[in-house]
Amino acid sequence: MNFTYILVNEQVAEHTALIQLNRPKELNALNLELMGEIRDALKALDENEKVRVIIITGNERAFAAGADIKQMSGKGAIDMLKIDQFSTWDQIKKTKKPIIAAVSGFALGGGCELVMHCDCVVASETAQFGQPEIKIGVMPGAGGTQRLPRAVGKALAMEMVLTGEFISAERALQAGLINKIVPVELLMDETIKMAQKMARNSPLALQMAKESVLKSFESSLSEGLSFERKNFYMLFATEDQKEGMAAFIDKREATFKGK
Ligand code: DAK
Repeated sequence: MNFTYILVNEQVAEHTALIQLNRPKELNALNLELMGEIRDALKALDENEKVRVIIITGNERAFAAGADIKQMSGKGAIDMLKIDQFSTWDQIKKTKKPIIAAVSGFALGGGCELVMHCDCVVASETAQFGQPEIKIGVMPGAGGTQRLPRAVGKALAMEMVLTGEFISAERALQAGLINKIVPVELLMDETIKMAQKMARNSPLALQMAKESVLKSFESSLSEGLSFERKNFYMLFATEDQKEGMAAFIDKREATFKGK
């Protein structure tokens, strides 16, 4: 896959693909083109049967410093409405396979919102998270006011959104925004390790489990439980369930085929 603003490796490790944001001079500021490329890459990787888990990363200095302020600065409300730039990210929400963010440096504004679209987050000790839109006269517009309080609670979300101050990886871990902190030089290795632990499982079970956890944010407890139960029963229609349980009983490694 050839893109201008991202690099894609469909097999960075077994069953694992990598999308790397690649606008280093602009700290991976998310212009329209870059966002469109993320959407297209995710769609292609979601359809690629060899891929079970997707990693999104930036570089050591920045995961992404937010939407491209220079591209947005001259726009009016109707331009923004028409462009609706973050609607391209509905594809991230629709991606069935697990997505892990590997974050070093700045994850700000739309960059922090991109992190929160991912399912798990591995951060280096240099990572900083923030919603600084308030400092440039606007506010988060791609989920920051909704996903952040769900992730870190109201008090910290309010503080971040209203002051625009960044939080460290340590604080983000305490607050539940990220899964783990690793030394910067081990960021990719550790993220791949997490991806491999996921990727060795049945891809169908992975997808249904992800879908069920996400359902908990959008439904009542009883609706969520009923959705979960149906997905659980549905997995008994798969060869992977037969294989997984047989392998347990035979005391051997399961070989899952995604069938
Ligand atoms: N946009 C454009 N360029 C950026 C950028 C950004 N967000 N962030 C950094 N850059 C550029 C800088 O302008 C600079 O470019 P040159 O001057 O060299 O040409 C280069 O990257 C290096 O940045 P600095 O020189 O500033 O580097 P420092 O280490 O001094 O500072 C920083 C790093 C990350 C603290 C600083 O660059 C910074 O504060 N950046 C802006 C962070 C920010 O405010 N992010 C939020 C952006 S607003 C929407 C929904 C959501 C959104 C938009 C639309 N819809 C629903 C339609 C989201 C909005 C946002 O994310």
